Amino acid sequence: MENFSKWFHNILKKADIIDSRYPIKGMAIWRPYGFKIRNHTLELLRKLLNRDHEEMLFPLLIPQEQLIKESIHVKGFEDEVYWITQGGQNDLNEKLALRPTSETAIYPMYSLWIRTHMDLPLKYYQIVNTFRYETKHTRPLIRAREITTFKEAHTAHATKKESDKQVQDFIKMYKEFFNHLAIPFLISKRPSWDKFPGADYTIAFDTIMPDGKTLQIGTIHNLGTTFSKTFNIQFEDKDSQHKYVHQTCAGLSDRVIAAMIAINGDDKGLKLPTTTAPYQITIIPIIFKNKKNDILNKCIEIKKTLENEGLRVNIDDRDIRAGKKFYDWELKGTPLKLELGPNDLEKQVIIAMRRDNLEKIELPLDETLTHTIKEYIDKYDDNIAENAWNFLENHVKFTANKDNIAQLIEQGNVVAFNWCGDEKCGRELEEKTGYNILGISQTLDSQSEITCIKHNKPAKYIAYIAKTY
Ligand code: P5A
Repeated sequence: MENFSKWFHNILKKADIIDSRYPIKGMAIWRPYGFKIRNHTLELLRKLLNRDHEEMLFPLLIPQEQLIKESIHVKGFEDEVYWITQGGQNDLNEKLALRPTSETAIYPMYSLWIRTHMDLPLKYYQIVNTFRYETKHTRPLIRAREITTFKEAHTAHATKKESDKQVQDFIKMYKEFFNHLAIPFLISKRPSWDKFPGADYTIAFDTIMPDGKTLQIGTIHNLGTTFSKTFNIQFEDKDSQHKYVHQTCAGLSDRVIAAMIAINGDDKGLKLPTTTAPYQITIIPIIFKNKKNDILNKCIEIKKTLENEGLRVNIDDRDIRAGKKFYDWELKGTPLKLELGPNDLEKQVIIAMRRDNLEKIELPLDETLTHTIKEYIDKYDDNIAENAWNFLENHVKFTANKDNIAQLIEQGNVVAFNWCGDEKCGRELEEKTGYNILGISQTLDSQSEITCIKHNKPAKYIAYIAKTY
């Protein structure tokens, strides 16, 4: 993959995932194959969230007065908001914003819904489209102006302690989610100047894309009582006192799908994890005239058997060369292909080929087939995840010398370094190098004698710096 950006655009188009020729910048169309991948991703996400959250759905529009009420929050978003000012021929009395995120839509309602400690914790989420007038270079899925798949969870708690615990629970959930998708990640606490507008602190998940740039693939914010004070979300506690709730929110977007595609792809195309592959197995009949029906019937029988075991299977019976079918399903990233021709049928075998190592193996067509295939795709999943993690781990390099930062990053790495944690020092480091501090990955022992990469002050943390999307 020499030119990642070109590869990525090509694959979205050729594998029928996204068509970005829609005549509005930053807005694109999900094509049917991509839509299936998106559906499976959402299924997984809902399953994890529904363990302790409930899904809801808010309107797309937010009245101006509500959007601007939380001053820090609006400052962070004011340059990115799309406004609706007219209804038909009439100017609206109040401008309406297309939600860039929904805190200011949701929290006035939370103020009506939350009355006593018995209403807490409250854990709701929605999966919606949001709009951000991004001024940086837009890219499908990665930086869109319409984020089509925006998962936002919004929780309210009685105490700070519980809200901190919720942040940890989200971290656990995201780990599980990204593991299902074969996406390796770095977790860090964003520096104060890069946290979500209105948050006390932000924990972010980043991954390293094939070009060495990091992509923020998910964020979790502890909002403290900033929004509950602005929107008056209070509850009556056990001691009959009225108190402000402590809030968190957590977001994911289409970027997750971009990362899954980018990290697990190669020059032949996609390598989808079986969790999200529209078809986990593609059967390719090798058709010769006189045996056509026998072969097709056997393929249908195999398909049914595998489907009964809960696997997603398709048969590519298009009237084209088998070679072209192989090419297409390698491009589209089906984890396992099964090929059945007249000779195989005679020998009572089928040829299996894993997408990751492209190894061809003959499997007996008997009652062991389903079991063997399941083992195969498990190994496939393990292998692509292992490769993805190896890539990430090999591209995080520690240095104690600030003069090495640029070279390491330009070689495609994220750089870990000892840091004092001071804002002034961090900002200077960013300015001097032209890269971004992702955040703090680890707190150092207070007894340690380690010094900050920039000066002689004691280092408190290990932090990451990188070239970011
Ligand atoms: C958390 C959910 C929020 O908006 N409010 C509700 C909080 N956080 S965030 O960090 O600003 O966004 C959440 C995640 O959305 C992704 N993202 C984008 N994806 C595609 N195109 C964009 N323009 C875009 N902007 C943000 C990021 O992954 C981010 O972590």
